[in-house]
Order: sequence, then C-alpha cells, then structure tokens
Amino acid sequence: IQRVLRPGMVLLKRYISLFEQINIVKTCQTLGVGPGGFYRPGYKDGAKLRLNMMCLSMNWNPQTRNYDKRHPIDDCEPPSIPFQFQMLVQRAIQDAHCLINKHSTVSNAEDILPSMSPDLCIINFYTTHGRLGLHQDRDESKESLRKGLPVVSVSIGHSAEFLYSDQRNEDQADKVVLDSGDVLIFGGQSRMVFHGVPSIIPNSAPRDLLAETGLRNGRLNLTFRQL
Ligand code: MD3
Ligand code: FE
Repeated sequence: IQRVLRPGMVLLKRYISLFEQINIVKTCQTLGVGPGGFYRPGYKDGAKLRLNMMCLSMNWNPQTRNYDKRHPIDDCEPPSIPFQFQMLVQRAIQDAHCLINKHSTVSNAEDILPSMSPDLCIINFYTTHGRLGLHQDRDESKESLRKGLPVVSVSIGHSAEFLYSDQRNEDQADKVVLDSGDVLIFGGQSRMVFHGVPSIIPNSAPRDLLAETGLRNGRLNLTFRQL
C-alpha cells in the first residue's frame, strides 16, 4: 500500500522492518542522552514546543530559526548522521521514484521528486500528549526550496495523525495516519505544503518494538533534509 498522495508526496507504508526500527530507536537513545542530546525547544514568543528534539550533523534552532554548528543548550557539536540512516534515505527516494514511474507517464521521476543528500536530521520525540501545529518548513536554503529538494520523514513508535494542506486551515486539511515504520517523502510541488501532527494515538506501537526498546508511550520522527 505504497501511495503517491500528491505530486511529489509519497507515503511508503510499513517500509522499515521491525528489526531496523529497533536499531533506529536504539541509535536515537544512545545519541540522545547527555550533551548534544534531546531537549525541549521553545519558539521566539517563549512558548515551548510539545515535543523533545535533537539534531544530527547540524543544529536547527526553533527559537532563532537558524542553523548552527553547535547545540543551543550545551554548546556541543552535533553527532553526524549515521551511515545506516543515509542508506535508508537513499533507498526510500529510489523506491519512491519507482512508484512515481509506475503511476505516471513522466520520462524522469527526478522532475517530480528530486534526489537529495541530507546534511541535517531533526529527531522529534513526542509523548502521548505531544503535538505540532500546522506549519511550513521554509528555513532551508533558497536553492534547496526552489529545487523542491524533498524532506524524508521516518515515523517510529506510536502512530500519529498527520494533517497536510495548501492552506494554514486545519478544517480543510487532508489527514493520514503515520504508523511505525512508515516513510513519508515531501518534495517537488509539495515541498511548501502546510503540515502538522494534531495527536498521537496511544497504545498503537508494535508490542515487540516496545519490549525491545522501552520506548513506552512515545513516538520518534526523524526528518532528513538538505540545507
Ligand atoms: C511536509 N515533523 O520536523 S513529519 C518537522 O511528525 C515536522 O514530527 C512532523 O513537521 C513530525 O518539521 C511531520 C512529515 C513532514 C516533515 C517535513 C515536511 C512533512 C513535511 C516538510 C515539508 C512538507
Ligand atoms: Fe515540518
């Protein structure tokens, strides 16, 4: 049930094996504790985001909306993006291209969904009360946005409702559920779409994933971008 939701927006359902999901959680747990790790960011107006965040390779700061070589709280240099994550992103884009070729008559899937090589990974951790309001991601470079270089998003743990829309309005938004192991790719024409996570669905994670990782009531979302 892999789907092209819109031009440039591809959902690869249950794409990541349970084994690989467990590895990703363990990697995030190892990288996420201590200096350079997860923290609860705030916006410019002082409001806190309803999630914990950490970044790999570069830091993105929600408060300044700038990129930085160092962690906003403890001044550490961020860990690099593990090779295993880089490979996953390349494979997902390739498979999205195959899907686009199957469902359209374009000569080159690259024209609908360009390839990219990530130099930033943002890891969001939501508990069951976590949420993220509708927003656009437009802090990447002008070239990156102009080319429609995609964001590749990986969901692990409890499922989330995900809204996306051409407008900032939640009532007109389309909704899909993102389950553990799903990969969602946003590029080309869909790169500037409004999107958000209105709620996390409690007790929806694979039981074996919780047993192996102690993820308890959380959801991890990894987004890969090229700045
Ligand atoms: C569409 N994260 O990190 S992932 C974000 O579940 C973000 O944590 C959500 O929105 C989360 O900025 C949604 C799907 C996603 C990520 C980035 C996008 C959709 C996107 C960028 C542009 C358009
Ligand atoms: Fe976003």
